[in-house]
Amino acid sequence: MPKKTNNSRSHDELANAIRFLSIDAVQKANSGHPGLPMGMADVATVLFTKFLKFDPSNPNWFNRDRFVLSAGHGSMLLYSLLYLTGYKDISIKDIKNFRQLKSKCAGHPEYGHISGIETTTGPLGQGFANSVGMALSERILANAFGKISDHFTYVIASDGDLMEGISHEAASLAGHLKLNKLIVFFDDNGISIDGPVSLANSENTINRFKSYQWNTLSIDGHNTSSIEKAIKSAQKSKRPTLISCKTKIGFGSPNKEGKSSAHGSPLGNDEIKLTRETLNWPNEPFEVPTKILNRWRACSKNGKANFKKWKTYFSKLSDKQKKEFNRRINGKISTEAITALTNFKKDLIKDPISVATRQSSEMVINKISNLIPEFVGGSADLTGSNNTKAKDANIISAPNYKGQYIYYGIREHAMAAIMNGMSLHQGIIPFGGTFLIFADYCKPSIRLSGLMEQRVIYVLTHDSIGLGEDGPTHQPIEQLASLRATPNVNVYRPADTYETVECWQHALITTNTPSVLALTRQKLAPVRTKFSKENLSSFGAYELKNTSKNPLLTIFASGSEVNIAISVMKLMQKDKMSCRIISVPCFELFKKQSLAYQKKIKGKSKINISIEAGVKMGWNDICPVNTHNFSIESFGASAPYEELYKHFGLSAEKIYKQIKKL
Ligand SMILES: Cc1ncc(C[n+]2csc(CCOP(=O)(O)OP(=O)(O)O)c2C)c(N)n1
Ligand SMILES: [Mg+2]
Repeated sequence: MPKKTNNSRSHDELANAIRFLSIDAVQKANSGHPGLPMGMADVATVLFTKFLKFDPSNPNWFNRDRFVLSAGHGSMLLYSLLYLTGYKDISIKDIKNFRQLKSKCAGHPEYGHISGIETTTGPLGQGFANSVGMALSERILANAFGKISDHFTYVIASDGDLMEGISHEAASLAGHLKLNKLIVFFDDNGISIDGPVSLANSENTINRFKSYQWNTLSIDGHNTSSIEKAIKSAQKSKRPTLISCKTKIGFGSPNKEGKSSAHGSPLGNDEIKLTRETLNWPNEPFEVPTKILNRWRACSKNGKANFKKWKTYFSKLSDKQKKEFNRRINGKISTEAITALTNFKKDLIKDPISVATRQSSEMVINKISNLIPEFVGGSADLTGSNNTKAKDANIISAPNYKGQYIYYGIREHAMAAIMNGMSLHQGIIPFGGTFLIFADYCKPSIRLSGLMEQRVIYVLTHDSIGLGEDGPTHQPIEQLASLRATPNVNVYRPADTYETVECWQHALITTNTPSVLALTRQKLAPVRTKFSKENLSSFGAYELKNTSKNPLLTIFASGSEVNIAISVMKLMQKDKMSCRIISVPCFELFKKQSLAYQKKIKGKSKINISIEAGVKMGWNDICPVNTHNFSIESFGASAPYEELYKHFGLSAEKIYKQIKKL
């Protein structure tokens, strides 16, 4: 048999187990990506058998090393590793069911399907940026708990991962923050779907990462001793490390190795037969000889020993520290913080204030920041506009990472994905700000927050034409609708400070859903005048005002437009017409209420209108049929905001005129 590498036979057997599980699973599913698992099997084998600190029988141990397969299309690499190393929640049956309905082995790795999948990957670049968040969380928690948080974050990233814009943002910040426990293997196979990477790329990746202040190494990704040496050296680095691994996609396939044809389709039975011969793997499909499987199963020995050592560190913490650590890791907010917010609501009734809801949000942050040390905020260079920084929050920076605030720089997409990584890591509740219009710059990561059910809080200010003079480039029109259309994302649009407190309170206790807080730039008068212990905003929509038993008109409105609804109501009252106002701070929560509640809120008015300074799409799911929508269906314009509201027909007077016609 031709000898493919100079590695030991014992290594080749372990690596080939990965290769053939991947080849066979893709062939059986008749879909999938064999090229990457075949190419990166050597790197993964060295990492998992000699370095990675993990224990499949205790997979959620907090201080495990994190492993992120950013190139999620190579999912069979990860599934093979998890099966071979003995994770209990994956069996050979699952691998045989690769890509089938309800299989844990989905097309791309999905967080929550199998422990050991640290994040959902597939959209290239996301996993890479998540890993920056994980490595940052690890350092922040090390500052608080010492050696209790002391692990590496390893990543496999492909050409595609590193071409994506998000990788540029995230790598740049990781270098700036000197995240030295982040180690990235770049699968430098020079091939992507369309062919050689050189079709579209001329840059020098090593130099690029050098300029980000990374430690960089270049190795032959099929040579075990080079791989080993590189990892050892990376572990000692004071900066994040990129190990560029020259590999051959589809390694071992006589006709497809090194070609894009190995990327994303089954090799085919004839080619598989030839590959079995070339790599000296005479076993049946899905068969891993017991002695090879046993060697794989033994490789987590180190992890088990490390866990014991960690437990002795943990036992040395004071009872108070242990309790605090467990609270943070379990994601439980201190009750003091929630009580502080309820008390704030009482104060607001006694002393009502007229401020922009972005300022209301800042007040909330100031009230709770000290009470929730794991509450870590930031902004993509709009700190003073998003009002995201608590007065006392220290800035997180190298080398001690003490603090509660991150200057993300103008890197919205990375910020969102880094927050996902921080949340997945556990022990941190991340929130971050930008303008609502730039939700579009973070959207792929917001979507993944929802898909992965992470408590990530997006503080998105300047939420409508109400931002005024900056004009249509900065005025969200379709953003609320597009975020509301995303499954498992709660979009809150509070109408005053009181509602802002309620929305924040609800966002904080909602552990499995990310939250978007859409907040105004402009001042709003208070709309809530009575204290209620119950969080009315958490119903999604509730009756705010009602002037009669059988109101002629019901107005449904959100955020800044609730104040306009109140002005309309006053005009109606002058003309002795009855009116009712429903404040709608969150569509998603309203849709979760009982049908009886929804019916009650929809009411029986003859005339129904909705007011929101954005597209009307979605409002008809909330309002009764035949509701007339006051909305904006075009781009905005640059002018003082009061003029814009008139221009777009959203002033109380103009709306009232229309109502009379109705
Ligand atoms: C954001 C995003 N764009 C496009 C794709 C589709 N896609 C999957 S893999 C890939 C590129 C393949 O090249 P590379 O990343 O080098 O992986 P390799 O072929 O070497 O395994 C593309 C464009 C994707 N998954 N994510
Ligand atoms: Mg490639």
